[in-house]
Order: sequence, then C-alpha cells, then structure tokens
Amino acid sequence: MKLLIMNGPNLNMLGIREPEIYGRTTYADLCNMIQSHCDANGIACELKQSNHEGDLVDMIQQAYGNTDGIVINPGAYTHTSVALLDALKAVGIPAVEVHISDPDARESFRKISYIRSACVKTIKGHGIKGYLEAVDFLKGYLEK
Ligand code: CA2
Repeated sequence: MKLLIMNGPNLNMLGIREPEIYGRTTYADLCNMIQSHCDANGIACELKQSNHEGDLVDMIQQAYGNTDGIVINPGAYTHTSVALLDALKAVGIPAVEVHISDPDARESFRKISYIRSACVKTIKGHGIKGYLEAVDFLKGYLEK
C-alpha cells in the first residue's frame, strides 16, 4: 500500500509561528512522525509540501496509477480551490482531508471546504495526530 501525504501553503512553517493554533511540532518532526508510523504499519509513503496551488494539482495528478490513497491538508487552499477539488475527482484516489485546527470553529471564511466532497473522510481539530489517524483510516478503508 502506498500513500501520498500532501501539505499546502505555509505548513512548512509549523512549529515556528502561531504555536497556540498549530502547536510546536515542526514540519520536519511531522514528516518523521508520519514516516515512522507508516514504516511500523508496512505502508510506503511519500511526503510532499508546496506553497503553490498548481504544484499541488500536479502532485495529485502524478499520484494517478501509482498511489492507493491521499492524505491532504491543503492549508488555505481548502477554502478557495476548485482546482484541487477537480484534481481529486479526476484521479478518483481515496483521499482524507486533514486539518490541524478546527476550521469550523474559527473565522467564517474557513467554514467552506471545496475539497470535502471529493474526500472519504475529514479529520479536523485533532492536532498533528490527525495525520496518523488519517493514515490508519485509509489503511482500514483500502484493506476492505
Ligand atoms: O488547521 C489546518 O490544518 C489548516 O488547514 C491550516 C491552514 C489554514 O488556512 C486552514 O484554515 C486550516 C493554514 C496553515 C498555516 O500554517 C502555519 C503554520 C505555522 C505558522 C503559521 C502558519
């Protein structure tokens, strides 16, 4: 089983700014945690981050035919990007939407998620452990 774990804009800043919202774990720590969790569960994973919408679309398209599941935190593009929604629908790879914070409990402009309808599950407000929960969910979902 192979998963793509993808993060959108500014998530490379984790642990550096706004620790009251996003915690103190750095992006490098997050990648190590996910990699270890996948290794322990016999899952191959690819970890990618970009600040650019088109790069994120390319990542989703490149997953077509060689990736079983996608864990995606599109960052602020969650609330703006029809292109990411269309890309997820186009490839048809089971995807889980993850948010470290709970966008529904924040500003009203964060309440809309364009990608949600193309995802099999949304995990929000569980901090960085939400990424591990998403991996576990996809493992169960794909093994069924
Ligand atoms: O809670 C999440 O995971 C979000 O996807 C994070 C996005 C935000 O726009 C979404 O509404 C919810 C922002 C990511 C920015 O990450 C930072 C990390 C550290 C310091 C500053 C920003």
